[in-house]
Amino acid sequence: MELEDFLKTKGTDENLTQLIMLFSKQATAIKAGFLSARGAADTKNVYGETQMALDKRADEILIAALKESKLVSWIATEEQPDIIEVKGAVNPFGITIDPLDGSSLIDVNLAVGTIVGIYPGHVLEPGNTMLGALYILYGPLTTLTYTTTGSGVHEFVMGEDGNFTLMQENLTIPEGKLYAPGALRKDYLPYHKKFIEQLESEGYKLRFSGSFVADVHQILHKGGMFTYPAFVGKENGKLRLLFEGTPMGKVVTEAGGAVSNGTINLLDVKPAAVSDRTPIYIGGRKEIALIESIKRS
Ligand code: AFP
Repeated sequence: MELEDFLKTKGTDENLTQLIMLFSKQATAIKAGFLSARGAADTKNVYGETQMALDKRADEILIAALKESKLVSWIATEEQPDIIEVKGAVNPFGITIDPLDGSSLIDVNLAVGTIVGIYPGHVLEPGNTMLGALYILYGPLTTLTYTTTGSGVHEFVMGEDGNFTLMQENLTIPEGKLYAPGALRKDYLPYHKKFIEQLESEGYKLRFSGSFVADVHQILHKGGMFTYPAFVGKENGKLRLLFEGTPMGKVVTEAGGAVSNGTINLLDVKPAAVSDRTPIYIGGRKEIALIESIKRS
């Protein structure tokens, strides 16, 4: 079944349906850049990181499509310093976008992705207010995985015609023994070290690619957990709350998993600014309960 038909069958709100379809339709143009827009751009983003040409291109494609559609009132992207207000929008929705997560892997042809969070209004609100979230993964296949609150998590694959067809309905995170740990071991804080050592003693296998969206996608299918913790020199962690943690946390939570900053559910955290960073633990409920209990003790 094609994505649009599936959304209708599920009784998805018409405005949300249009929005999810809009993102699905930008995948072809973004993918075209993998050949034509390789390499670094001469600019840095709000975090001082060198932008890849394709980061910028994906950002431009998505912002232009959203502005033209007038489907959302607020657009926050990892590549823009300020939240964009869309005048005359038909919905009060706010959107967060990481146009190309894992972009340092473009040059080596590993999987990267677009991550989107959907809010009922302004985006500086806790993740538990979200209407839904989705990500598009550009790997050997291009897939789109979405959730709307309470409707389950569903995965679609892009065909040669650019349309997305249902691959797996009602995804739930299985029990599994993969762990994807970011940051350098020498910089681990004591509670985090204890957590990782416990997973290792239980036989968890290492999987870390440098693309959060791809690593979490694997955990969603195979079980286990991903972490980019607080560490010496970066006590707030490295990953972005709004662009990475919250939307992927929403997907994994709707699939029966959990997300935490090590102390509380990440979806309960109210962002202070679009640039907020956070420590993140995301994956199976068992693993997330374990880090929270180790950190408390
Ligand atoms: P980019 O989108 O700028 O490549 O950032 C990727 C990322 O935020 C996340 O996807 C990775 O898990 C993490 O950085 C990897 O960072 P390190 O290579 O510093 O461990």
